[in-house]
Amino acid sequence: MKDLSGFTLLPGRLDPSAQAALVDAVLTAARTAPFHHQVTPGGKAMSVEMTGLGPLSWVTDARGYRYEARHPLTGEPWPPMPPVLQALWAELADPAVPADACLVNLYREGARMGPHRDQDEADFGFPVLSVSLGDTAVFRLGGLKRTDPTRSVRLASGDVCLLAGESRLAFHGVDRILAGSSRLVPGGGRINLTLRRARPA
Ligand code: MD3
Ligand code: FE
Repeated sequence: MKDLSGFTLLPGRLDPSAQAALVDAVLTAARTAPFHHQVTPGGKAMSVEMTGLGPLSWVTDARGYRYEARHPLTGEPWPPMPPVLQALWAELADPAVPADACLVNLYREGARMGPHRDQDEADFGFPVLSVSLGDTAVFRLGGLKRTDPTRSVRLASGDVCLLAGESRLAFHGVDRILAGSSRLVPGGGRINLTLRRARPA
């Protein structure tokens, strides 16, 4: 199959101490911005639990999908994005325009994410940067059409991937989590951080 341009996987980009520090920062933030199961506009609860960091994060409810400045349950602003994440964005994605959203996904055993495109951002010229922590994910990357061929990619703890160019609008999802493949996340599971530029530059 023709490879999508713009997909870069950096295996082990974060060392174990950097991974542990990020899990700690996320779990600290989640004390005031709790993970929760969001509901799609179609009325189904997602199996993934979500929270956010930074000026904006992605929310879904009966009214639709959008970026918001406040946590939907607490009404409080999202906790700040850790500087190490902004540094990673500046290095790999865009040195001039900072990420303004970090969506945090928590996959406990059995959670998955169906095929979708990330298209709620203003400018698809900005990439998405993903950081995987904890249990390995069996990630599925397709093409620009839902019916295009797909490939399976394992995302392990410390892996960083950049979705730029053509891959930015590719269909993708998480088929499953390999429970017990890492001991990083207390209670088990996987945390994925996606850095985005949601608003125009
Ligand atoms: C490919 N998260 O939050 S991250 C999401 O592992 C999301 O939690 C998955 O899909 C996760 O929207 C995948 C890797 C990723 C992120 C964005 C992409 C892959 C992408 C955008 C376009 C194509
Ligand atoms: Fe996505």
